[in-house]
Amino acid sequence: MFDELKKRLSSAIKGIVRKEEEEIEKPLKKEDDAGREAPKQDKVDAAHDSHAEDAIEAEGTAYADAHEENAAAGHRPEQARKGKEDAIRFALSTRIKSKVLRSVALNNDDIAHFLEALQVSMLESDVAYDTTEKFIGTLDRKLHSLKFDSNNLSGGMIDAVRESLLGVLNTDKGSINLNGLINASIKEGKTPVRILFLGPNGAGKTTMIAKLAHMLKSNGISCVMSASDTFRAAAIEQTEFHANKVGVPVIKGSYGADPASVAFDAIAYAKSHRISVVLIDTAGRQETNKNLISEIQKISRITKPDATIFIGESTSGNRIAEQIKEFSKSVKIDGIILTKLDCDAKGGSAISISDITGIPILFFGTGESYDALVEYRPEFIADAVLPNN
Ligand SMILES: Nc1nc2c(ncn2[C@@H]2O[C@H](COP(=O)(O)OP(=O)(O)OP(=O)(O)O)[C@@H](O)[C@H]2O)c(=O)[nH]1
Ligand SMILES: [Mg+2]
Repeated sequence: MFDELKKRLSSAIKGIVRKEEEEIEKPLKKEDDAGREAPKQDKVDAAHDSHAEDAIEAEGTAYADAHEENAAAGHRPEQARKGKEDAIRFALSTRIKSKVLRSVALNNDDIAHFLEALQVSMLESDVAYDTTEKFIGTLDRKLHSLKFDSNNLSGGMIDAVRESLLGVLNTDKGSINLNGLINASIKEGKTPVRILFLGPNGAGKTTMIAKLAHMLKSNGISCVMSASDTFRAAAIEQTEFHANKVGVPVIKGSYGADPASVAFDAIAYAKSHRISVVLIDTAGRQETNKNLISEIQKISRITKPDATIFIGESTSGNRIAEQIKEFSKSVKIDGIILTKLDCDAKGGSAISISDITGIPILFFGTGESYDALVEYRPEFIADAVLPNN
């Protein structure tokens, strides 16, 4: 999950850090090659303790003193004077500034190369164009205004990228929290909570509903599954299989029956059995199929869901945004669940889908087992795509 993107971002960060470190070391290497003496360590340490400006001067003097002492030892006064001047100049060089001030500002060319590498990596990893631009714009401003600790360039760069990434992940678009919604409804006695799931064929809807049933059951919240996919062969048995495995009741009809009526029965069952949540499965449908889209409208009209959730495969990349936009023309979608993140080396849709659709991601499916479910947190993505240091 995110492996490819992580590799590319890590390599871009390593690249700019290496380049900057070489810049910092360059003046030092030149001086060393010229056979100059290093300052006496105790004087340099003292310089580090003073204020920045004073420190530069003190360190210059340290170098100068070292040269003067050496030259004087050889009775060469002219050389001693020249050595002192050179040493003071050297002390004011970038290397000393970065060492004493311990801060490095990146130059414009390095920033531009770095941002270009990140931009290509993100676009090729299925992050949507607009989201990539937003991220790059924020990072660009940050990199031009920040000074980095010369001793921890890598950490500083990772932090800057992380903050910019969290900026696009923290969309705060009227986010709903499924557990919060369910708990609040139970508290207010507004049960059963009806949750309608829809999405394209094979996206992982039925498996995800089983995972959510498992999660709710583990949290002590009762639920019933509605086997409202009356269309695909073996769909009813599949829902039944999962419900039995997880240990929750399932309401089913016969193949070809009206899916809305099965869902209606499931809600009635929940009411009469004081069950808190109804999870309504539906047949997979493409956003372009008008008949199936009007069928989902009917299910929605009859069940009056408290939340309608789109389930899509994260591996579908930017296509998911199009699917959601099309579905949204017919039914209001309140949340997104992305499945099969474990199979998605790119992971770009997880980064941008919420930003470009304005609909929050609620969960990720990360495998086939019932507990392969992760509640969405922006930090989860940032941790997964960025190196530790
Ligand atoms: N690796 C992985 N496989 C998953 C995940 N979620 C579902 N699957 C697998 O994807 C396949 C399809 O899952 P279903 O739950 O049947 O998908 P669906 O959307 O209900 O399919 P239809 O009802 O036919 O539209 C199954 O083999 C699941 O085991 C996931 O997060 N990771
Ligand atoms: Mg299904």
